[in-house]
Amino acid sequence: MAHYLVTGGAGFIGSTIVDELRRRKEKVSVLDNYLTGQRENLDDARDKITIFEADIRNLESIRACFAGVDYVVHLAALPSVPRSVADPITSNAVNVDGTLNVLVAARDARVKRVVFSGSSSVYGDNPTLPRVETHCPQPLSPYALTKLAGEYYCQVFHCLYGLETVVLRYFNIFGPRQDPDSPYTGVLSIFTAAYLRRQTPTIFGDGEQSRDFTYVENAVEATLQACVAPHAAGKTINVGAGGHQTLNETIRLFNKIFGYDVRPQYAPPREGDVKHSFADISRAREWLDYHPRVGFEEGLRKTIEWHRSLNTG
Ligand code: UD2
Repeated sequence: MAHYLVTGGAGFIGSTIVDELRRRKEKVSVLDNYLTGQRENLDDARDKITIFEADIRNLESIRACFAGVDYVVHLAALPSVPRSVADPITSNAVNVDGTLNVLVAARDARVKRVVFSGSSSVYGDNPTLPRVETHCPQPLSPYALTKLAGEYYCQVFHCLYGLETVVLRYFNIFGPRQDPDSPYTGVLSIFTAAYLRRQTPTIFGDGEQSRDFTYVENAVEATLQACVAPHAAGKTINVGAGGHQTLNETIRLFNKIFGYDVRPQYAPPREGDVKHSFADISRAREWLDYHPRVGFEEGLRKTIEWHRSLNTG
């Protein structure tokens, strides 16, 4: 049994990782300050894991969480491009200073490996598609820049201190537990909530922007592989589904699944928004033996079911 510390473990991706680790009978600790994470996401696991309520912006308050830990899955972050445009200082403090603190604490506690949740946003509007990890980053928003800085810190800690780090560039992860009530949540969560409430979804821009929407179970699989894969240390690896959908296409799929036609309203594009995003996942296949199992439509149906269960249960 290995000991995993999941920072941001009360969040959408983090709590799904916690549940999978518990299913695999691993020892689990969670570090979260509940700024964006939800306590109820840990309801099933609460009695069997250790939960530290602390803030990664305060190094001394988090050191104790790392004692005896083998693997750190570092997900604690402030997501969202528009949030970072509105408040770059806080996004930087959590995503950059917080990540540096996590790396220092992990190094000092001699953990075996840190897996960092990077973001596809670092590619920005680099015109070459699909995105390959060797492409030059072109961050367009403070959020993207914070995630790129986190990557570089991981690489420096690997080279300088010998701390094993793996950077995963997540591509638009979606699924159950992605907060339906936050204005900064993912677009599929927002659209699902709108359909269930019979409200008109808003598309920022012409709807022809595309994303490699990746179901959360696929990301969990890649992340846990990254903890133990022998050749992953020091690497930066895309975690996507390897496909892409425009927002207009997703609306057509929503209309099919819900069985009625909704016409979205269109609004000006969001500042800092990327136009197209689509992952080359060759490295993930090679180094993580990663094969996304849940396709886009299946994942979307599961996500909608979860939203429905919230409304009925
Ligand atoms: C970025 C990253 C993603 C992840 C995420 C964390 C890219 C390509 N992806 O996601 O990997 O790190 O940040 O927050 O940078 N939109 C609408 N209507 C809405 C809400 C959103 O049209 O009501 C649009 C939005 O303008 C964008 C697309 O939907 O073009 C996706 O937005 P998002 O907020 O779900 O995720 P995104 O791509 O900023």
